[in-house]
Amino acid sequence: MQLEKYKIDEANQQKAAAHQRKFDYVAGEVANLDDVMEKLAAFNIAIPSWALGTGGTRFGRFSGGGEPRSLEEKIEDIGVLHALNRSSGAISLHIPWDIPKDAKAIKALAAQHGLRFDAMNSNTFQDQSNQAHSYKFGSLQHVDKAVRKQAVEHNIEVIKQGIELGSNALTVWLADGSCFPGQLNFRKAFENTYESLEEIYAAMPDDWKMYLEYKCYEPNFYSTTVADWGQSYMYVNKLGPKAYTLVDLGHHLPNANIEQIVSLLMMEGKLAGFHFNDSKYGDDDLTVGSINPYQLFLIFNELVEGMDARGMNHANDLGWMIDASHNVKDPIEDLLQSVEAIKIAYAQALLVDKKKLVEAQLNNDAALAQEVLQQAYRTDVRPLVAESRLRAGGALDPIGVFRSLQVRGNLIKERGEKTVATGL
Ligand SMILES: [Mn+2]
Repeated sequence: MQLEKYKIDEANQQKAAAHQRKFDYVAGEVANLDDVMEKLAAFNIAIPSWALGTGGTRFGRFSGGGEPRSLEEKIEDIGVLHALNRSSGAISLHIPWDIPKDAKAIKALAAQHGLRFDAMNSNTFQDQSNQAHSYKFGSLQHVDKAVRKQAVEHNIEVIKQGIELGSNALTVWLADGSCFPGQLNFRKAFENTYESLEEIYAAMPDDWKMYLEYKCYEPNFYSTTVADWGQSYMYVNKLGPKAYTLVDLGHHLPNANIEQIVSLLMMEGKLAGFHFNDSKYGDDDLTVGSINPYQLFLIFNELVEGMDARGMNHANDLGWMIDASHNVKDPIEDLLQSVEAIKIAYAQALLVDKKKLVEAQLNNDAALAQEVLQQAYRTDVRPLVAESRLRAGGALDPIGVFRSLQVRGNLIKERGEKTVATGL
């Protein structure tokens, strides 16, 4: 379904006066208002094709009804999101869950909704029914050359599909590793993986990037062959200028200082971008900002500082994507909340008084440095983010409009109560 613009405008009318009061109040405090509004408008976050259905755990999956049954319907759902928040203008495809049958038609449908194709994601963490060799004991690391070859060829196939869709990045996340001590020779696993990545790297066009994602554990529980940012950095540094390290917020050991990781990867020009989510204990894939919004702000503070230091374009020079799962919420509402949380943290980071912060750092004034950061963090920037949406034609209250227009109810009528989207 496509949301009609006039219905969003009608809903905005009812909230216009209250919004204007709140916006004027905070806007009066922001010295660089035009710059902040311009950057907020440009900042989009890609939605992965596997995030439109209800997520499951290894214990079960409880479908919410009206889930997209095809890639076309997934694109329509992201179209709904983008119409409401004007900040979800890209889709990240997962192969083979979402293989376009007709790339041209899919590209045209996405364009109709104002969407472009972000990074392509390969999958060698599951076996597909038509494949010759199993990934039970790894893919790019496997002791058997034939398995490695199959995994390399799959990644090259994903690149080819991405070229047709106008994507320019490949995200590689490996489940490779081991569950028990002694199972794997760490050095040989690294060497095999590196050799496989080299072959994939060689197949990428010159204007493409490889994003190598790391994860400390799960599904393997003793070792992971790309376990942390240091290991990912070793691979991408050896591979060459088209390879970068991708940070997924949930893929660290508890309490890792992710903002410091981000800062140093950017210093080396090797940060690919982000998979956003939030977590309490492990790779929980919860709604962005639902558990630890202060950490998200501190990460964005480093991102903005680092991008500005390198003269980078905030919106385009790094890859921004949500990688979350929705076990108990409506997927579209959950994604609206995640995008909102990201834009709030970004807006707060744009408000940091950098001059004052640098002074405090040079004077070893830890108290003032904290004051500067928390002044920005504790500013209610929601009216700025809402104003940015309003100016772009989106909704002041995206979830409110999603509910009042009964979007989910209509999707259930259209698609049925018992539909299950492909994905995890
Ligand atoms: Mn991820």
